[in-house]
Amino acid sequence: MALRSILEYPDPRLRTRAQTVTTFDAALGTLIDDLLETMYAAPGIGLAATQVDVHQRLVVIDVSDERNAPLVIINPEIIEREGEAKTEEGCLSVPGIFDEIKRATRIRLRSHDRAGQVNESEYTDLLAVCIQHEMDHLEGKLFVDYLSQMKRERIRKKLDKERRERTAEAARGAGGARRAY
Ligand code: GNR
Ligand code: NI
Repeated sequence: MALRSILEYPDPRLRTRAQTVTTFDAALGTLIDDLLETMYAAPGIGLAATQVDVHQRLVVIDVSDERNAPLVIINPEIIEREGEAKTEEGCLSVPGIFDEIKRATRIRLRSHDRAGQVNESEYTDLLAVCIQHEMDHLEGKLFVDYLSQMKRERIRKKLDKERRERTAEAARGAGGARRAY
């Protein structure tokens, strides 16, 4: 198993539309395990393959408090949706930003599991919200796309500034380490 690095907004690779998974082999199993490990380490309640620059229709989710209920969802299709509510969302690809997004409160989903078996189930509340958030990633869409252009611009500037500060900090650190007095 291995941790994968998570792409951050506004990385253009997050805009890639993912391809249908057609081969349920050992390599897919490794990718699933890496996604789960990366999600738990982050920590997050979901992770789409898109976020680690793998453009396949695959997401992992665990909304349990105990972090012991992993869900693997492949080639998801919403076949029914009902209700509407706003939930405060965040995203590992938009770190530190939270805002309210309107989503369906109940969905019926058709998807494949890791063995390639087709499954149909209903999901509600946070799990339904999380699945819709992850499915957006597979389409190259981010939760900030639902916000105003003004908010999105502010978010992009804040993340740019934080990244610049992290880079400067790392450069100072490396400079210090290079001096072997
Ligand atoms: O960790 C996450 N929390 C979250 C909270 C509310 C709605 C959606 C999410 S998903 C997010 C992890 C992530 O970025 N998945 O793509
Ligand atoms: Ni996300």
